[in-house]
Amino acid sequence: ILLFIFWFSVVPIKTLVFPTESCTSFVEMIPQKPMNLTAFTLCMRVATELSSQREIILFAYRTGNYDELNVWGELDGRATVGLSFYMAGNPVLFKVPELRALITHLCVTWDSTSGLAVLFLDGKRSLSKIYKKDHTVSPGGRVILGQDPDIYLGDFDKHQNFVGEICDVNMWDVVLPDSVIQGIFAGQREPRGNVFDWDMQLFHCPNCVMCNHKILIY
Ligand SMILES: [Ca+2]
Repeated sequence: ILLFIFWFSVVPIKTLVFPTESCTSFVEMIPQKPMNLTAFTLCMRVATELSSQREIILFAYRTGNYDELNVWGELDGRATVGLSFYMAGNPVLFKVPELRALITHLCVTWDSTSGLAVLFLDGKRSLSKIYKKDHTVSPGGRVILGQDPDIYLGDFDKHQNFVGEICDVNMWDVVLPDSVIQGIFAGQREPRGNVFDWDMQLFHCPNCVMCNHKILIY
């Protein structure tokens, strides 16, 4: 049974809660436009206590052939090494403090023309890196929160899944100015995401239970 849920901005708090390590818990986010992207800003609010224990998937956009855009909390051996994103190959890694129980506002930006990749944590900007200059993100895939698909949609590994809370996942097909990202961190609702707009987001959520303004995903 597929459960489609419309959430609109009249609902003040909308958080996805992934309570347990699981290989079934996921939410699919339906984009507003095809995801052939030569630039993007992807933001979310996220909290997890697992990042010190293992790698953890934060966002997955996969086509039949590639992980087109995956965001990870990375672990090397027993040490947290930071946050990374992958586009059809090797990652770009940012050495930042690990995610914890308190909600963190995370954004990543990338632009094909320059290859500039930047990460923001709670409005603080990272150094710039050059990553996948002239690359284009391909359309036709599926965007998943909660799991890392190793095939188009499936082959989930509970030792990589997301456990914690995610909300405010918004995406734009441009690189937003630093000042705008800092405003979004501070709670400003403009500009609306034109790839994902959390307040208008359509989800496919097969194992979800609604509870107040939270959605529990098992
Ligand atoms: Ca995997």
